[in-house]
Amino acid sequence: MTEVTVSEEKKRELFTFLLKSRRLEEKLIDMITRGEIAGWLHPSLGGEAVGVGVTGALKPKDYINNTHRGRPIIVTRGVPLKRFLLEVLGKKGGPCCGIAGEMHYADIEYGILGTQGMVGANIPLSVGFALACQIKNSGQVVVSYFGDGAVDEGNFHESVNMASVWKLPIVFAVENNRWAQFIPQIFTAAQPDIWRKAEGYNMPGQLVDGTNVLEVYRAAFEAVDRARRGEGPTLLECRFNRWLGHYVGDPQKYRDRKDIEAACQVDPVTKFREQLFAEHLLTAETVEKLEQAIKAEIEDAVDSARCSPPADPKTVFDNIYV
Ligand SMILES: Cc1ncc(C[n+]2csc(CCOP(=O)(O)OP(=O)(O)O)c2C)c(N)n1
Ligand SMILES: [Mg+2]
Repeated sequence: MTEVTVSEEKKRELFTFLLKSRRLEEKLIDMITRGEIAGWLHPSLGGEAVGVGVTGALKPKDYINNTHRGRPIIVTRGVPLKRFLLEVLGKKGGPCCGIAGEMHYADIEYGILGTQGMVGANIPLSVGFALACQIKNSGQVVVSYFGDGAVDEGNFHESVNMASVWKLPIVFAVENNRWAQFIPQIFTAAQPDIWRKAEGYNMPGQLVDGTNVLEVYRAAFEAVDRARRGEGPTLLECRFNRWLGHYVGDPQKYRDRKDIEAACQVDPVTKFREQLFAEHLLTAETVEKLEQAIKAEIEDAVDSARCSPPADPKTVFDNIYV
């Protein structure tokens, strides 16, 4: 198979999304720690290359679901940060009228199908979207994005089987951070090599380094292309080691300190920045300018969301089916 070529422009774009995801996440962590955001925040630090690489392989008309760690997906879909922050801070002007917040962010204008609180619940829903795309012959591809924990749910197995039988235009992208809440994957998965499960469903399966944005992007690009050609789904396992706890503030008493230290040594943003320096596609000066622009965009988004009118509690039951 020939390797997917990545233009210089695309490499710079992927780096911009990585850096923006990182800085946005740092800001959200700061805000939730100070009590400015309601609920929990499930940090994406260290795993940005998975969301950015997979989402970066999509066309604007394609669909992807968000996850509880999905800020890299939102950033790479090109959602304006002002729009996202309105939802995060529960403001009326957010795409879900401030009712969804960060955790359940859905934004159909940007092809973001939303997040389900039930682990694995998005998988059959994404298959349904892919079936709709196939019936309409719309040329769209759906990415069903989920964590390693979801793979041990029945939903996963029924969904991938159906998608493969019907050759649906879908890619199953697993963000394997080796943990589901407070349990390591090796305690719950009889076969921790998720990519190998593809064989049981007669589809290609591939393991990629989840800290290498180009590797993720190339694998996702091929899988999306295959799905668009009508050849059916692919299972991508993007593996890395979670940096922080399950949620911001999780003291991780259940985890070996050495494991945490080793995980934090592998930084997808720094790795890609160094690679682009070596390829003469970035300079320290351009990175500094980018940092300033991202900082200004984030601060502006937060300030304007803070000053916006709150969601109306009376609307909380609107748009509910049952
Ligand atoms: C069906 C179901 N079971 C349990 C939970 C509680 N829960 C919330 S997040 C989570 C871990 C999910 O792990 P994974 O899919 O690997 O995603 P990660 O948080 O590691 O990104 C669990 C078990 C839930 N929300 N839904
Ligand atoms: Mg996990």
